[in-house]
This record gives sequence, structure tokens and C-alpha cells, in this order.
Amino acid sequence: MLIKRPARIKPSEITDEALYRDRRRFLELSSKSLLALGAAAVVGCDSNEAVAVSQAPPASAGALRSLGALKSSAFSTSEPSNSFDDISSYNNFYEFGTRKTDPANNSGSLRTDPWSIEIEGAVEKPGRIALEDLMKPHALEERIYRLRCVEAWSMVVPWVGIPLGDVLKRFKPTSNAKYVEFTTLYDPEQMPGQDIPVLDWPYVEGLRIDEAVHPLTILGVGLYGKVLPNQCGAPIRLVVPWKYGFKSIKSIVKIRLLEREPKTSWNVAGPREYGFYANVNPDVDHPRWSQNRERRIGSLLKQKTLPFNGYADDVASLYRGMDLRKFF
Ligand SMILES: Nc1nc2c(c(=O)[nH]1)N[C@H]1C(S)=C(S)[C@@H](COP(=O)(O)O)O[C@H]1N2
Ligand SMILES: [Mo]
Repeated sequence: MLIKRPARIKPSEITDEALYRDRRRFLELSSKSLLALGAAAVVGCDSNEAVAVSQAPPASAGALRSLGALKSSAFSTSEPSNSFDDISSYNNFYEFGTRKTDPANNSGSLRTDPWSIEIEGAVEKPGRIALEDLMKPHALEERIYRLRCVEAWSMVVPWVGIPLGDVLKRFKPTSNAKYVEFTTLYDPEQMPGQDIPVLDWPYVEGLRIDEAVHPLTILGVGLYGKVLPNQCGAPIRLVVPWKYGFKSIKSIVKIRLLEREPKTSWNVAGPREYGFYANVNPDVDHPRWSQNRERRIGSLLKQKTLPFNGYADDVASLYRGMDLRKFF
């Protein structure tokens, strides 16, 4: 029997749901009903603003501010980019719900201006800095990167961003700065998914300092030459293209330099399944599925997953001598 599906559900999502019965999928099912309850409660207490917000249409490329001149980069791939529509309608951003379409539908409630970031820990010049001031000294670059999610799908995204290393330098990290911790905004009023305990909020991620200052690592502020849509992590997110997507934390409000490896959200939620390093590695399977192949969003056939997501020439040396099965 053929059942008519809503037109907005893409075949790619259906494949996803048939293929993966993972923790994330389980969470999606269990939180879906909770989120629905949350929405009902909002209607019940007659908060028009919250209702209006959850009905805000997803941003189209045309509605977003252009970012002006961009430097191109030798790091960009020549593979074809996914469409703006793919990149902005198939997202993981659990602060807005766990279905792939939730972030586009629910993130209209996020206020990204004004925005500031706190830099703290092992730096000579700690403090809070407005996003404009953080960005001002840096030339915006276009970086067309592959993004490989731990769930075995991938995309090619034409990011706009600035090298994280250049930013960190301005705050003068001390010799104790061995790791960098990043934190997403915590505000359940703007991020309704944070009322649901799928992760220990706020979302936290981290990198070793040499990974953080590697020239491939950027802070992303746009895509397709426009400011980031909220669902993609506006106004500023991390992009680390050789690691699984969950390392690329969205909507960052705090950066802390540390002597010790930080506790990171997915690693805490499932330490056997999501490592701190999370380097893309076709030879180390997720306990419940293979990481050997991936589905590029928009294409029918699966393709081989490459070590370090195809960036091995640039980054493999960072891990010389490490057992990547142990430090997965
Ligand atoms: N704060 C926050 N950052 C996040 C996530 C999230 O749920 N919350 N999801 C991660 C995961 S699992 C992936 S694959 C990427 C997805 O980025 P995209 O939606 O822009 O493709 O964002 C990462 N950053
Ligand atoms: Mo992911």
C-alpha cells in the first residue's frame, strides 16, 4: 500500500530512519512526544510569542544578510556543494529538537544579535567580547569543506569563516593552554529542546590546542556568502572538517583554555560510542553501525568514507604515535 507522505520529507530522511536504530534515533522517538507536550503547554498558557516563534518559516538564502568580499582558500574542495536548501533543512541541533527538520522549523526563536563570547581560562587577556569586535580584524574566507556526521551521512558546505587559531592568538594563550573548551548558549526559552534531557545542557565540545590552531579549523559565521541561518549554528560555530560533525559545536558563547581535556557532551552521554577525538575513521566502527561508507545527502549511492574525512595529508601528523582505536 502506498501512503502519501508530506512533500517536505525527503527520501534521504526515510533511508536514514530505516537504516539507523541508534541511540540518537531512540532519543528522537522518545523526545518527539515530549516536545509535542511542551508545545501544547505553551499553547495552554497562552504565550502567543512562543507559538508564533515555533511557526516562523525557515530562512531562505535570499532573506539573509550578505557577507561581502571573501578570500578563497586552497583548503576548499572542488567537489560540488550541497544546495543551500539541503544544508539549511537537514540539521542536527538538538537544542531545537531531534528530528532533522526541527532546527529549521524551531530556531526562529534564537536571538543572535547582540551576541558576545567569553574567553577565559589559560589566557593572558581573558574577557567578554562582542561578536563584531571578535570578527573585525579578520578577513572572511570561503572554505568549502566536507562534513561527515557520525550517523554516516555527509554534505559539502561552502562555509564562510575565520581561522580559529588567528582568533585565539589575540587572547594570548599561556603555556598551560593544552585544550580548548567551547560552550553553546544555554537558554531554554530560546532553545526549547533544552527542556528535554537528551543531553546534559549546555552542549560542550573541545579540541586539543594543536587541533584548535590547525589552519583547517575555523569559526564559521556564514555559508553561501550569507550569514549563517539559525539552524546551522548562528551567529558563530566551530567547523573541524576532519572530525565527526558533533565536534562542530553551534551558537558558541564561551571559549575556555584548559590544561586538562574537557568533558564533552556526546562523550559524556555515550563514552563507548562517541570519543573525545572523533576523527573520521572508516576502520573504527561505531558499536552499532559501520563507519566504512557514507551517504552524501542528495545522492543515491553510498560512497567510501576516507580517513580523516579526506584531510589525512593535512592532519594525520597530529596523531602520530597514537592508537586511533583507543583514542577514537
Ligand atoms: N550546540 C549544538 N551543536 C551541534 C549539534 C547540536 O545538537 N547542538 N549537533 C552536532 C552534529 S551531530 C552535527 S552532524 C553538526 C551538524 O551541523 P549542520 O546541521 O550545520 O549540518 O552540528 C553539530 N553541532
Ligand atoms: Mo552529527
